[in-house]
Amino acid sequence: MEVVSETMSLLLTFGGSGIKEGEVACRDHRLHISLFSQMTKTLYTFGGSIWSAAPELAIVELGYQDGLDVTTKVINLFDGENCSPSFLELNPNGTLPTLESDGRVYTNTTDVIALLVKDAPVKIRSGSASIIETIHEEQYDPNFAMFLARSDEELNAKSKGIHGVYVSRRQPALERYSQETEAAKFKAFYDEKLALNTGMSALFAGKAPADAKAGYFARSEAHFASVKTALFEVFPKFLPDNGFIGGPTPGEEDFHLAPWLTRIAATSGATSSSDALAALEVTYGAPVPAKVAAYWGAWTARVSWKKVYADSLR
Ligand SMILES: N[C@@H](CCC(=O)N[C@@H](CS)C(=O)NCC(=O)O)C(=O)O
Repeated sequence: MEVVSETMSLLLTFGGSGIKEGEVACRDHRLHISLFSQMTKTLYTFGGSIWSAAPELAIVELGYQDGLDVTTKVINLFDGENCSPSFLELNPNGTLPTLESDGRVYTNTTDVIALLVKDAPVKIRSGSASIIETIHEEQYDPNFAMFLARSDEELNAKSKGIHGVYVSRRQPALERYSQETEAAKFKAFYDEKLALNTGMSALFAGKAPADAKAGYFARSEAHFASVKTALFEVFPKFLPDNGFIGGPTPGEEDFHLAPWLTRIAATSGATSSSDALAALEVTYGAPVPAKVAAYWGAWTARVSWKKVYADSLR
């Protein structure tokens, strides 16, 4: 009976979802599953995206059935698919993760995670908004942490690596999308993205003006220092000695911090759970605080972390 009433309430919520009225009376569990599957959430994500890892971890930890409760659509950032006019219609920020649920679109990591927590099969308490905001502060941006270069040597290495591929593959995609008729209303978005990508292309090709390169090195130096402060001073203040910010199991804040820490380990040259602490120590010149090390151990032991980072750290 409970199955039927839950299905009916879902039907009311999702009027127009294409489910036939006659199906509601059926108490067959398999049918319930198939009805529910027509009401899934859709997560727009990408394997190389740091912030997409947050909902991917949450989906496992919160008991969602991947592919059933949540359908995943890959938006390839290397091909600039997040900048297509059709994706911008969905999320004008052009960012991942993006989540569609119940006819609404959630356009940033904080809102996506909050919604996943709210609707979760496994209930957890809401996290601290101020901790989540701190993790997402611009000065600790893990995406710029990946692209920063403080010297010619670092710049050359990045231009020859995956970073160079990323910038060069996006350029033609951005140019093409920005010319589409539907792109007109997103002109400001394309102007900004093209300017950024063109500037990065010039830097990587060694064709940027000297002052632009010096400015990039200075900005990179400041960002590196700021990430170090987060890792050694700011974030340990809200970390427990053991377990998670949310308690013995991950809470809402933890879905934000795990991707950040994993990305910073990856930018330090880590390739797995086991070499991360050593890589961070070499990069930042000191062992990370005990709380950070314990937190890393707690996360990397989770099935969710092993699943999300099975292919590589990102
Ligand atoms: N503050 C945003 C940042 C999201 C973000 O930067 N996402 C990256 C992937 S991790 C992205 O979509 N970048 C697309 C681009 O740079 O064009 C959030 O938390 O949602």
